[in-house]
Amino acid sequence: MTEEKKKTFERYTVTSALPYANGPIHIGHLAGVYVPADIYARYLRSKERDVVFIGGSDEHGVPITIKARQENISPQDVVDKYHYMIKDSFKKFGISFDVYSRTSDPIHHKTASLFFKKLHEEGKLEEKESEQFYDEANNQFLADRYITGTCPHCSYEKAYGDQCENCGTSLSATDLINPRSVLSGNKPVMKKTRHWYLPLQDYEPMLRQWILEGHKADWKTNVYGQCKSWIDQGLQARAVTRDLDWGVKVPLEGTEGKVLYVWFDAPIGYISATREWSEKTGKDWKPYWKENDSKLVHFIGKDNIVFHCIIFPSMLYAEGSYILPENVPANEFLNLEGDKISTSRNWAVWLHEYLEEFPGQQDVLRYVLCAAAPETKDNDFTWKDFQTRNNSELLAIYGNFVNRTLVLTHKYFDGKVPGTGDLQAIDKEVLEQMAKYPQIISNSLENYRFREALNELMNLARLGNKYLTDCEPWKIFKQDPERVKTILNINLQVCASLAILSEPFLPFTSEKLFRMLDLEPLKWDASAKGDLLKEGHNINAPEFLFSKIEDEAIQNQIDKLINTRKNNKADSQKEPEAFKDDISYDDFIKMDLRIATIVQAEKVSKTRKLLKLTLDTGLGTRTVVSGIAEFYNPEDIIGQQVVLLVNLKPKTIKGIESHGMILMAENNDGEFVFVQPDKIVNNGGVIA
Ligand code: B3M
Ligand code: ZN
Repeated sequence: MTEEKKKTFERYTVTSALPYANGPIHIGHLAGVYVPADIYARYLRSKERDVVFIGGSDEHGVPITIKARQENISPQDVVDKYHYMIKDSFKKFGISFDVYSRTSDPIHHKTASLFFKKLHEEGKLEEKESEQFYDEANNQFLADRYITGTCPHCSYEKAYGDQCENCGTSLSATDLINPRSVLSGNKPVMKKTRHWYLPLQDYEPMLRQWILEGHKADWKTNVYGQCKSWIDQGLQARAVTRDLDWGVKVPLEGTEGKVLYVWFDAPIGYISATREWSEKTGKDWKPYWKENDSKLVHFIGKDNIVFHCIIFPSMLYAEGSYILPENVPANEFLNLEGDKISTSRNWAVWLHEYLEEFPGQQDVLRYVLCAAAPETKDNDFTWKDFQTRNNSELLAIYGNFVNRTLVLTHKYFDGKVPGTGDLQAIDKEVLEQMAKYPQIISNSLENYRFREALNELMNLARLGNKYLTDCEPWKIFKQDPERVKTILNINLQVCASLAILSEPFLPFTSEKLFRMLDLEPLKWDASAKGDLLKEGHNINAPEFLFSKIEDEAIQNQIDKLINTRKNNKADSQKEPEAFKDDISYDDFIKMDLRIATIVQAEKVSKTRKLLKLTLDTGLGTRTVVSGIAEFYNPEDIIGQQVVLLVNLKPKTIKGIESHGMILMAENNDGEFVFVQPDKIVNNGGVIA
C-alpha cells in the first residue's frame, strides 16, 4: 500500500485474546499474544494516538466446569482463583491493559445477552431441533467432552466426544462406539433439544470481499491462508447456544439450562470490557467499536483464527452497528526446549514462577520472547538462548553502552551534560543515523513485525556502542577534553533516544534509564532530535540496567524441566488394567489371528497418527490403516512381521478401506509396539 492511500485512523481498539481462567499463564501465552499486543499499544500511546487496550479472563466453557468437578469446587471458585492470578502476572510483566475485565462480570452478561437478543429479534438466528446425548441419572445434556467411548477410527477406548486423543481425529459424540457419560458412567440416551444457530453461509459473500479481496496484501499469510481455506470449504450454520448450566443464560423464555456458547460470548467480552473501561473513565466506548475511523486489531494465537476472522466478524456484521477488525496478526506457537508447551504435562515456564526465580528481570523475558517470537512459524524457547540473549545482547550491547556513557560523564564532567564543539564527519553520521530510527522502528511496528522492530532498536544501541568504542574518549581526555565533550554529548543523546524507543519493548528498563538521565518520559517523535539533554543538565548516578545470568541459574531451570520429564514418564507407567470378563472358547475361536508381513507403509495425509499399511497375509495382500505413525516411521517397518486379526469387518478410515487390525502392546512410555513371533513364521500362519 502506498503512503497516500493509507487510511488514517482517529482511534485504536487493541484487543488481546481472553485467557481461559482455568490455569496460570506461561511464556507461550506471553510470546504469542500479550508481548506483541502490549508493544503495539505502548507504541501507539507513545505516538500520542487515542488507544484503548483490552484484556480480560474468559471464564465460561466446559473445561472450567470439568476442572470444578475434579477439584470439587464451584466453577466460580475456579475462575476467581485464576482470574486474579493471571491479572497479577500481567501487571507484573508490565502488560499495560487499559482494562482487564472478566466474562463472569454482570456487565458482560448484560452485553452478551443484548447482543444475542438483537440478533434473535431481527431474525438473524435459526432455531433448530436436534438430538443430543443426555444423562438420565444426572438429568442433564452432555457436552462432547462429557462423553467417552471407543474411537471408530483406531478403536482407542477412551476417546472423547469431540476428539480421539490417540489418533487425533476430531469426532462428534455420535461417532463414538459404546458411548458413556463421564458424569455417571452410564450409557447416555438421545434426547431432543433446541438450539440457535448463526447461519455463517449467509456471510460468505461479505467475508470473501472483506478478507479474500480486501486483506490479501496486509494480513499475515498464515492468517489469510487459514481464512481462505475455511471460506473455500464452505461455511455452515454454527450453534451459538449450549445445554449447560455455566455461562451467560439464553435470554429467551423457556430456555432453562441453556447458555450462550462460550465462543459466542467470549469475543463479546472485548466489548463488555470496553464498556467497563468507559464507566471508569467517563469516555464513550461506542466510537471505539462503531466508528469507521477506528482501527480494531485483535492479537491472538493461531488456534483462535477462525473465531476472530470468520465467526466474530459475522456476528458483528449481523448485529449491524459494529466495525470489523482491520487486522488480526495471529502468531504461531512457541515450543519449550523442543517440545510443545503443555499445561497437563507441566511442560511450561510459568510466569508466576519466573517472577520468583528471576526477580526484577521481567524485561529480559519480554526481550527474549519478542526476539524469538513465533511470528511466521513455530519457534523454540531454550534457556541457553535466554542466557545468550541476556548476556551478549542486552548486557553486552545495550547495558554496556549506557553504563560507559554515564560513568564517563560523571568521571569527566561531574555528571553534567557537556556541550558540543565543532562536529566531525563521524559525529554527524551518528546523529543522522540516530534520527532515522524512530521511523524505521515505526514502520516495522505498524506492520506487526515485532522481531524486526526489536532488532532495529538494538541496532541503535549498537550504533552508540560502536561510536563510543571507535572514539575511545578515555584515551584522549588528557590531550583533548573538548573533543570528549562532543563525544559524550552525542552518546547521551543516543541514550535519551534509546530510553524513548525502548519503552514499548522494555518498559522497566526505559523507566530506569529516564530516571538515570533525570528526564521526564518523552514521546516517540522527540527521539529523532539530537538535543534532548541540554548542556549543563545534571544526570543521576548510573545503575546497572541488566546483570549477567550465570550458568548455574540456567542449569537450575534445565534441571527443573528434566525432572518434569522424569515425573511425566513415571506417571505414564500406569497400573495394568483389570482383566475383562470371561469369554467362552467359542468366542475366542471366532477371531482369526494370523501372521503377516508389512510390505508397504505410508502416512495417511492430513492425519498425525495414521499409517496406511500393505500386508502380505500368505493369501494375498491387503490394506490396513493403523494408528501407529507416532511410534514408527513408515520406512523402518517394511519387512516387520505382525499379528493380524484378519476377519474384523472392513471399515473405511479417512477414505481408505481397512481390512483387519494389527495387534499392538502398550509399553511403559505409552508407546504402541508390535507383537511378533520369536522365530520366522510363514505369512498366513495361524495363531491359536
Ligand atoms: N479463551 C481461547 C484461548 O485462550 C480463548 C480465547 C478467547 S478470545 C475471545 O486460547
Ligand atoms: Zn482414534
